[in-house]
Amino acid sequence: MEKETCTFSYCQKPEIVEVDTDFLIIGGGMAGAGAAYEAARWATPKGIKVTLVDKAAMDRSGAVAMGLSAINTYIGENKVEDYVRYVRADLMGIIREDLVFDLGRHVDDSVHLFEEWGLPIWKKGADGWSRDGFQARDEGIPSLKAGGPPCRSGKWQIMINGESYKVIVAEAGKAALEYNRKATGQAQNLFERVFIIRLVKDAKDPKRMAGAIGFSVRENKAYLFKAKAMLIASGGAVNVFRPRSTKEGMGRAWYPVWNSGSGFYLGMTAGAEMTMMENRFVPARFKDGYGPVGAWFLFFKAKATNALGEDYCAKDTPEFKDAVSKYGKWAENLGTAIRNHLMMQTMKQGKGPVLMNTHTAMQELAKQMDAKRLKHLEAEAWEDFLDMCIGQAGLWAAYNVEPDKVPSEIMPTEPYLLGSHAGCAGFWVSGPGDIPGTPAEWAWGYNRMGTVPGIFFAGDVVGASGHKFSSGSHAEGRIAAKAAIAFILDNAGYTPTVGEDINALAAEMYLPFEVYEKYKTYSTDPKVNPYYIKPDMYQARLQKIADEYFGGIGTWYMTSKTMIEEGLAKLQVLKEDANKLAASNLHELLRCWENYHRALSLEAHARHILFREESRYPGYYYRGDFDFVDDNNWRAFVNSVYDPATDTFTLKKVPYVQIIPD
Ligand code: SFD
Ligand code: AMP
Repeated sequence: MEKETCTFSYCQKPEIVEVDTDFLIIGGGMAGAGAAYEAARWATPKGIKVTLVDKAAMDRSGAVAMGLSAINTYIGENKVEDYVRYVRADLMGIIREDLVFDLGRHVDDSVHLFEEWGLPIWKKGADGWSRDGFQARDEGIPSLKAGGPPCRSGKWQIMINGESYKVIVAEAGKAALEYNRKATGQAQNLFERVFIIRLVKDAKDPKRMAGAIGFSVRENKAYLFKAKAMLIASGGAVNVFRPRSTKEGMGRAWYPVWNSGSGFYLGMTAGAEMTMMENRFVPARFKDGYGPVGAWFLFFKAKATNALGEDYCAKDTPEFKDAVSKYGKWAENLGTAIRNHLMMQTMKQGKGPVLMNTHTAMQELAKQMDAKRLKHLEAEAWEDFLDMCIGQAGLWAAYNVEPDKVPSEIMPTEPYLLGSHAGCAGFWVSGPGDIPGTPAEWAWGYNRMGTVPGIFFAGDVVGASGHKFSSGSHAEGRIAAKAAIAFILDNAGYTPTVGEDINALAAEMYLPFEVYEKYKTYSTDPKVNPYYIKPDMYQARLQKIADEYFGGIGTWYMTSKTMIEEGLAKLQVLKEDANKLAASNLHELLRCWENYHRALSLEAHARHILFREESRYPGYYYRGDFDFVDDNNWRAFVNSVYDPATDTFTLKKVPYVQIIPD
C-alpha cells in the first residue's frame, strides 16, 4: 500500500501555536508536579521560564487521579541503607543503588510537604491505636515533620486519607508555575489537554533536542514548544498487554489507562539509553476490580491462601523449595514477583482460586476492639478501595461481598511497564555522584539526566530504581528539576533551533485525520475499511501480539526466544500498518498516537527479554528456554539504544555494582 501523507487536502489544518520556554516539563503527574514545585524555586530568581504540558488536567491526571490510601515510601525511623536493601531484594538483585539511595534520602521531604499542603496523614495515638488524618488533627497530634508518629501499614508504607491526594499535590505545582509565569512575563506556562507526540532535534547541535511537538485534545491546535532542557515525566505504559477485563469491564486496568508509554517513546526516539526494559510489573490484585492488596496484607494482616486454605507462600512447601532451586537466593526473599510465582504454582496444581481472607483478618481484629472502633475499621476497609480503586468497591457491592464475612479472590493481572512501583523499566540516567562506591561512569554531570544532554527523566520512566511510588516520584521530579535548572544555567549560551518546518510537523500529527477523511466513504461501517485501521482495532492487535508471544496472561507469562522472534515479526507488520491509522475526531487522534507510543514501548520490552537469557523475574515473566536465574552471567543491567533512522535497537550488558553491603 502507498505510504500516506497529510497535505491537509481532506482534513482541516490546525492553528499552530509556538511556545518559547526554557525548561519544559512533559507530564504533570506526581513527578511532574514535584518538578514544577522545585523548578520554580530555582528558576524564577534567575528569570528562567518553566512550562508544564499534560494531556489531561493536572488536578486529576496520572496514576494518582483517583487518589490513594497509602504512601508507600516513607523512610521515617528507618535507615536509607535498609531501603536500598529492600528494593534490591524485591527487584531480584539488580538496581542502581546510587539512584535508590539518593531517592531514599530525599523522599520524606516531599511527604512532609504533602502534609503541610493539607493531605491528612494517619498517626499513632498515645494509646497505640491508629487515628485517621482527621482524628489525628482534631486531637492535636503533631505533623510528621514535628515528630508525630505515622500509622504504618508496613515498614515503608504509611496510611493517608488520600482521595484528594493528587488535587493537593497538583495545587502546589500549579501555584509554583503561576509564580514563575508572573515573574518571567509568560502569557501561559501550563498547557493542559495537550498531548506530546515526540521531541524535535536541534538544527545546529546534532546531540541535542530543541523542543517537543503536540496537539490539543480539545481544540484544533498544534503546538511546538522550544526549550533548553526538558523533563520527561509522562508515566508508564498501560494497555500494552491484553487486559483480563472483557466487554462490560473493558477499559478497567490496574494502572492508569491514560499512561500509554509516551515517556518511553519520547526518550527512545530522542536516542536516550534505556535500562531493564525487560522488567515489567504484574501486580497481584483483587480479581476483576483490580483493588490493591498491600493494605490488606500489611495493615489488616490478612492472609492469602489457596482454595484448600493452605498458605501457598509457606517456606516448607515443595513449591517454595522448587522456586529456590530454580531462582536461587532471590526467591528466598519472597519478593513481589516470587509471591506471584507461588500463587500461580498453586493454581496450576488445581488448588485455585487464591483467596484473600479478609473475613478472618477482620474477625481477628474485632477481638481486639470495641464496637465503635470496629465500625471505624470496617469503614477503613471500604475506604481503602474508595480512595484508590472505586471500581473494586463497586464490584464488592455488586456481588454482595461483605469483607468481614467472606474472602475475595486475588489474581495476578496483565503486565505493565513502569519504573516507580514494584518494577524498574525505564531510562539509564545519571546519578548524583556523591554516594561512595558509585562507579564514575554512573554520574555524568546532572542528576537524573539521560544520555542525551538536556533531557531529564523522573518517576515511572526512570529505570533500575523501583519502589519509589507516589512520594518517591514526586521527590525524583524535584531532584531532576533542580539539576535541569543547573544545566540551563551552565549552558547559558544555548538557544534551541528547530530546523523542521512547523507545517510539516502539524501534518505529521494530523495524518490520521487525513487518512480517515480521505477514505471514509469506502465502507458503510466507519470501523471497517480496506484503507485504514481505527485505533481500537490497532490496539487489539497490539495486545494480542503482546499477550500471546511476549508472555501475557494468555500463556501464564511464559515466552521464549522463538516465540519472541515470531511476535516481533508480527509487530513489525503492525508497525507498518500504523501509517494507516485513522481518526474521526480529536479523541481518536489521541488514541492513534497513544498506540504509536505503546507499540515502540512493547518492542523495547520484547527485545530486552530476548537479550536476557534467564528468567530474572519469575512471576512477572518466564523464558521457557531459560527458566532459571543465572547470577553468574546475568546479574547485570541490560541497556539499549533505539535508532529511529533505521528503526533498530542496539543492546548491551552493563555490569551491576553493589554499593550498599548486604
Ligand atoms: O496501592 C502526558 N501507586 C501508589 N503509590 C503510593 O505511594 N501508594 C499507593 O498506594 C500506590 N498504589 C497505587 C499506585 C498507582 C495506582 C494507579 C493505583 C494504586 C491504582 C503508584 C504511584 O501512583 C506512581 O508511582 C506515581 O504516580 C508515578 O508518578 P509519575 O509522575 O511517574 O506518573 P503519573 O503520576 O502517572 O503522571 C504521568 C503524567 O503524564 C501525563 N502524560 N502528558 C503529555 N503528553 C503525553 N504524551 C503524556 N502521556 C502521559 C499524564 O496525564 C500524567 O499526568 S498501590 O497499588 O500500591
Ligand atoms: P500493593 O497494594 O500490592 O501495591 O502494595 C502496597 C505496598 O505494600 C507496596 O509497597 C508493596 O510492595 C507492599 N506489599 C504488598 N503485598 C505485600 C506482602 N504480601 N508482603 C510485603 N509487602 C507487601
